[in-house]
Amino acid sequence: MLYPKLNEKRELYNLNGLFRYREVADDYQPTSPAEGTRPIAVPASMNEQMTEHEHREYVGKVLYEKNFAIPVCDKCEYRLRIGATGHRAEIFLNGEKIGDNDNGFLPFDVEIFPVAGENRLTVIIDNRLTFETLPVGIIREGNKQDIRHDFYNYTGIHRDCLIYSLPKCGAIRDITIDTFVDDDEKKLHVSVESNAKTVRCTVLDMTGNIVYDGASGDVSLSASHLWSPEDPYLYTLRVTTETDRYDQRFGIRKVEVTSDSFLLNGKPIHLKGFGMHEDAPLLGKGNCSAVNVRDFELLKWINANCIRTSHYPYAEEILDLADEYGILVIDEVQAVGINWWRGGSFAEDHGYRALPLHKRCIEKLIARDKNHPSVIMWSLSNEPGTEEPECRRYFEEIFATARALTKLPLTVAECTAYPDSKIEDLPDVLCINRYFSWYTDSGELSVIEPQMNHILTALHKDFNKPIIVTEFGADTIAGFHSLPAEMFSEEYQYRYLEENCKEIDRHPYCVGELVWNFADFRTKQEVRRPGGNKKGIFTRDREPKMAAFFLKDRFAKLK
Ligand code: GCB
Repeated sequence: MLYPKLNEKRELYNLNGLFRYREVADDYQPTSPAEGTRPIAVPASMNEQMTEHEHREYVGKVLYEKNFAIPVCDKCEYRLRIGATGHRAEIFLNGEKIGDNDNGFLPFDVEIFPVAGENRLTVIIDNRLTFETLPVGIIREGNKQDIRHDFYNYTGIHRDCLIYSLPKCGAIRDITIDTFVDDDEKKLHVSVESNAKTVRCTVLDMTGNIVYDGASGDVSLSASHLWSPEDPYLYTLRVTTETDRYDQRFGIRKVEVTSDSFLLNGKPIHLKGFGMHEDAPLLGKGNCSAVNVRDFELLKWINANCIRTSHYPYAEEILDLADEYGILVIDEVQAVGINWWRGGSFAEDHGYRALPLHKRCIEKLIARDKNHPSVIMWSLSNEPGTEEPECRRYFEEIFATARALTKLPLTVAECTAYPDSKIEDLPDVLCINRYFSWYTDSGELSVIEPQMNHILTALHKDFNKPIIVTEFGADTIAGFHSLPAEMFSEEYQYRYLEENCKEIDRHPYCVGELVWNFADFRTKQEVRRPGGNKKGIFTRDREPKMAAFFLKDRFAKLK
């Protein structure tokens, strides 16, 4: 799945900016231009732009509409690509349905047949979460959305809305670059999906020197330079056909997992960083380069080397920056909240209803992100209710789906309802989310060391796999201070991290620590969430809290 690019063979038109917007009934058909609309910005969530409660919290279908005209050439195929909508969407051109998007965080890409002159694009988005969607949710009486995940259910066109052209003959439709690193040899295997008569592959190094020129298939480079966080060296593969050209960046790196270490290019690495969210004031989940660049600058400032795309695939632009800045990525699919059977029954509750979509999203995620050197592991879910015996088969199918598509390690963030989880044998790396002295033993920092010691020791003894603490954190109101350290103060967050890290350091098979969360983020309104989740090390507008300085020092020393 290639990201649309502009070059001498391809046109690219950006429809971002203002759309016409309104809420619509379930049976609405866009046979004529919508009436009674108001302006709305794209890419952005509609919710942050609204001032009235009933519109901000609207549950149901909304319409985005925009007219456009482009030069139409008869040798070209035109495609519409929307990076993400929140969530399911139906897409219409000039009143005719051209496709559906079945999920909220992966691209929609379809051939379109624009007419010469004005065209009307209509996107109808449904933000309702059910047992067939991901994240999973339920609609209660009175059209109330009930969710079991801790981030705001934003709606809108969240990523770029683009139209691009491909030549009708000889188009490059997909490129897959597999890299192989042995002691003294570095090779690539390049597959190109195209009906062109000739496909030429040229590999350029970072200074533009040609290090390979020839056919696709097995490729040996005349010189090779590995990609790593310290040295994020990127090559460009230029694929050319009679009628098309596409430049795909890639890096060469090797990922391995042993029973007690995570290896990058043959050397053990300690993953240090954060679980994140796509979330910012005014934008909600709208992709914005300024926010993305600031985030990566902060990640470098604090000496982090890894993020998890909690709890859904992030915009492709973010992964491009991760490749460039040298930030490793645990790439997570949007399977969050699949624990509805907790306190109920798996079979009576959602059971296997999300399984087909869950598999499709894994396939699309891997197809989208397979060429990013920064992606070092796929996370197939966050905190599913794996203590229920019947979910074993569900996850066997999920892991089999992913294994067939990738050589990278697989995990589930927190599948360890230890000792009751039924799936700890499936992942390559165990990831645990733990909040000792926060949700349990609140305010008692002294419990962290013994409790963290207990879970890390027991898991490694029982499963003999490396462990990453993928979540630990404390809500902190920026500017609230207390001595001795009390919950919600900056001092408590600082001390909480110190205590957790002390214990992590004592377990060499604990190969990573991802603090929850990089920045404060919006959630649904609830008693324990004053203005959202405040576990950020940075505020929502990306300024440091006191604990950021503890982590900056610690991450600099950790190798
Ligand atoms: C978790 C979830 C995360 C929440 C976090 C919290 O375990 O994975 O989505 O935001 O806890 O702060 O409660």
